[in-house]
Amino acid sequence: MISALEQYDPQVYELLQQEAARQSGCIRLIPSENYVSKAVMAATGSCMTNKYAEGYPGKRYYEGQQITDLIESIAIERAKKLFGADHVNVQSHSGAVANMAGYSAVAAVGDTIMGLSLPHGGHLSHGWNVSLTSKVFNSVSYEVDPETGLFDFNKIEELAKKHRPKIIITGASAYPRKIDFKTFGQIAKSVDAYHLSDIAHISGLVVAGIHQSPVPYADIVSTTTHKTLRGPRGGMLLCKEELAKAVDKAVFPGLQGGPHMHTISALAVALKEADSPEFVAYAKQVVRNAKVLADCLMEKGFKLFSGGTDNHLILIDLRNKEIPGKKLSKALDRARIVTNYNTIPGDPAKPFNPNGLRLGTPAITTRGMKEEQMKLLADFISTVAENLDNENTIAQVGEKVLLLCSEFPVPEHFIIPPKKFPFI
Ligand code: DSN
Repeated sequence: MISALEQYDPQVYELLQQEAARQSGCIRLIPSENYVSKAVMAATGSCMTNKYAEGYPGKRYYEGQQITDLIESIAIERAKKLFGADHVNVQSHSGAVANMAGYSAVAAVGDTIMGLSLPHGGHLSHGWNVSLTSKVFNSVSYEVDPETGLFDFNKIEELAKKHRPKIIITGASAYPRKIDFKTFGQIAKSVDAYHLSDIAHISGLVVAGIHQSPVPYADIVSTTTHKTLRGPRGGMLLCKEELAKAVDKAVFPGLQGGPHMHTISALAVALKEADSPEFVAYAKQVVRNAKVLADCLMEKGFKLFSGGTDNHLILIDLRNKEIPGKKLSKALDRARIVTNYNTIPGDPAKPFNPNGLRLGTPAITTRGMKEEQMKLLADFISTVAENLDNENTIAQVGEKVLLLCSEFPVPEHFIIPPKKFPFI
């Protein structure tokens, strides 16, 4: 049967088919990416995309909310149960918007915010200098210790005492170790700061109970919904009851108009999936896979930032191999292994040409890969790193990757991957 899309717009249809085939025929190691289930995909592409629903359940600015109210309430209740939060807002269109809303719920223009610096693993929206967050607020950054890769809490406390921020932001986009949210919460309390914790990367690990939850130690928790949590693309805010009104007002009407009800419907489905023993098993395997991949890479002579990983993410410091991160990530892409180049804390190299490579295991774990496949992957990565200018060897690795992909199909929508992509 020819689908409506295929019939009406064969050009876009064909490109979507190619992207599905690319996702199927590559090992995707970008730590913020995943594969959603068919159920989540169905809700994302549903009739809810047609509906405006400004406001919140029971208090909207448009009629026709009989079903949207029910769906949004289900998503909120599932999130509250899963994270043990007093209050949840599921309307943020993205993680960066959720962060900005969280800040504006408790801070005014010009107030000081203090987050992890971008080159040390933080996120743009944690007050980095090219982000609006650093223009609206006065931004101060803390760092990790570049030798150990860990947080030096004495230094962070000193910085907090010096700058007396209104908000201390915790959480990271490229930090391979566990984060002690409790100690960060104590530092925030000691300087009368709010503690906003961004768990975008690790929220799936938090709900599975394999990473400390910030919910008891933070005033506001933000997260994206599509990384380890494995839902649709979007953002979410959790907070204490006393901040509920301020957080809701900051999202709508503060920063956004209508919520994306198709995304909220899909989030409700993903939260149901996350509340299951299968999800806990997946999250545990994500971390096991990352640890094995890290160990195997170190056996191959790769130096890992902080000497390993506690979570889903690995940061390779390529300086000992004298390989630029971008050159390696591009060669790996030609071998069907998708990663991203990344800065290494303490390395002065520019972000567009850094000496690091960031890897993560959520997507390959969703495909069912386990410890044994991590050994193969380390071998593939090492072979490509040693043969950066040898296109024959890179193509041979690509063939092996393709075979591996066919043994671990993308859940529920496997597509036979093409031999060659148009962009290779
Ligand atoms: N862009 C995301 C990541 O890759 O970590 C963070 O928002």
